[in-house]
Amino acid sequence: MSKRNPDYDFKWCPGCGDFGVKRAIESALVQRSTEKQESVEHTVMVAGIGCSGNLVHLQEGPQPFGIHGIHGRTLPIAYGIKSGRPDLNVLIVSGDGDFLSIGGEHIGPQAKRNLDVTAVVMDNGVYGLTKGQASPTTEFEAVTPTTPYGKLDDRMSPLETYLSAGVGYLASTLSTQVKQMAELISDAMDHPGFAVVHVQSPCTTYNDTYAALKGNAKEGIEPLAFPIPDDHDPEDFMAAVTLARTGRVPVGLLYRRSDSVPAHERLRAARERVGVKQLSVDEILTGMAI
Ligand SMILES: Cc1ncc(C[n+]2csc(CCOP(=O)(O)OP(=O)(O)O)c2C)c(N)n1
Ligand code: SF4
Ligand SMILES: [Mg+2]
Repeated sequence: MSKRNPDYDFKWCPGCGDFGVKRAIESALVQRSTEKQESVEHTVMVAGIGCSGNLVHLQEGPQPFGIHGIHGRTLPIAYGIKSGRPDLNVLIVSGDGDFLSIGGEHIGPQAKRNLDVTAVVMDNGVYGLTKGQASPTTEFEAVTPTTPYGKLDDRMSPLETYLSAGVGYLASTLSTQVKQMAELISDAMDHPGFAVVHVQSPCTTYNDTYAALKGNAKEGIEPLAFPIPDDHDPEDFMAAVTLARTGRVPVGLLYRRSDSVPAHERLRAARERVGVKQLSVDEILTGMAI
């Protein structure tokens, strides 16, 4: 899809955080086309199922290619695309349910493989599209349609999960920080390997966290979000873990692995080392003949 689908009539609710994420992605792609002469169509957006994944249909301006697949399977689809076309940017747009719940089991293997993709995860702490059920990032004891006695599972810490899985580039930001988010997304796309930009993107209908993220000095409410201090070294893994474990929302770049060799480069080097001969289709078929 390099043209918008005029028949797709989905709309986000007023104030939904995903609007800010959309603007940041549009800005990052246009900026890359002007500053790096990289056409917008050099990027393939892989969308999950959710209000968040619908971003692929709502993108305005120059259109990247896009695929809206099945719930929780952005990473397998991205793996397929990168296997065939390692030269393309793959930009995943997913939700906390899509990426961390049903899709969670794909994070570890692709992080270890160091698949060269960037995932923008819109975390609203809820399943928005299906009307407000609990997700892994829903608060403990929150009452939702699927947790009528209050959520009994502890809230997952996505930042800690990514770091322990081996994600080599990790940024955390807010949907309201459009300019900084655009820079982080573009930086993540330049990282050679698995990169995640985790965005707190409030759901105004089922889990409005704007006030909690911002805090309220008059009422003595500390903001959940805080800027990552200037002296933080993003190459210091343990310092990144410490930020991820604050229980709050650090804003900025937590971690960047400097020795990152992406999956397709590992494969190319291995083929060279082993001296793999590229066979033609005829040769492969002849080799299979009984
Ligand atoms: C295999 C499968 N299971 C369940 C669903 C129903 N479903 C669609 S979206 C969704 C959750 C969306 O939550 P999230 O990824 O957080 O996105 P949001 O809508 O909050 O942006 C679910 C459970 C589905 N479409 N496919
Ligand atoms: S239900 Fe929530 S996440 Fe979905 S569009 Fe509305 S505000 Fe956004
Ligand atoms: Mg969600």
